[in-house]
Amino acid sequence: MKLKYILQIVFIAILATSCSTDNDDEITINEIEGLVKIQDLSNSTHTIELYNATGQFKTGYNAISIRIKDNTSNTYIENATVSWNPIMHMPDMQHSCPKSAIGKALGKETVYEGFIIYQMTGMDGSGWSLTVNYSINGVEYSITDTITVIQNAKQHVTSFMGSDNNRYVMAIIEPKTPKIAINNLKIGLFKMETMMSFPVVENYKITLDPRMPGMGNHSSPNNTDLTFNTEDAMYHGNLSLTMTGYWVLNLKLLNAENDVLKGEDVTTENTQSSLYLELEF
Ligand SMILES: [Cu+2]
Repeated sequence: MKLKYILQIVFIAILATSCSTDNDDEITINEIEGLVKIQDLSNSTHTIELYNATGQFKTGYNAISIRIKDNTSNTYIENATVSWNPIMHMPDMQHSCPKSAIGKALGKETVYEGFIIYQMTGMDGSGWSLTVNYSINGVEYSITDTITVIQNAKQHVTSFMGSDNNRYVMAIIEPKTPKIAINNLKIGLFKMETMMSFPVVENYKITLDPRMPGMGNHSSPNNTDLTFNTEDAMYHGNLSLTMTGYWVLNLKLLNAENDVLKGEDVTTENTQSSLYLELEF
């Protein structure tokens, strides 16, 4: 009885010691909690680990977390400057897509984050490559590899020509988990300036008319149009969802002069706007 008690104390003491000396491992484990690895990109010196909530790139908005591992020391780089360039290789041309800058994730030591909005993908998710450029202590490195982008079953992104002859990319960012409630609707809007440059479009307006095509195309009360928020450079409005199911978010895009660039009102004759996003929950 007494020996068992002493052994227990010794065992607990060993556990406590290993916990306090193993601090680095502990941080590493916690920093990717809730994230699923999408893919590793490797060169001779480093391995770039790509993560998000699902472990897959899909068409539309993708929030992405990154870690850079030193292949020799097996440790994660905490002071890198990182940028990226997604490229779609199509038969007759190449183009990029809207993407954010990459910054250190708040409160984390080894994780960097940003977003990419894939506006399309090829058969079987093929066609895209991702280049990650990074510098560590003044030395520049680069990794390029092919990535897989799955076609989303619902339209979470749309790319279109406006009446001003500019091309735009628009994507739904929130709600991530829609509820029967007034949801915060967050949409990103980008101009396709060139094949490689997609700057944020500021101070336009997006009108919102959500409908359920499967149920007489009914709408919902208390929706609001979306306005530009300078803090996150995205468009925000209230999206009222009164029941679960398939919803079409009928939209119209207006510039700062209130000219309609894309989209139409929903009427009995016109059941859907040509500018729309979808969600199902
Ligand atoms: Cu393409």
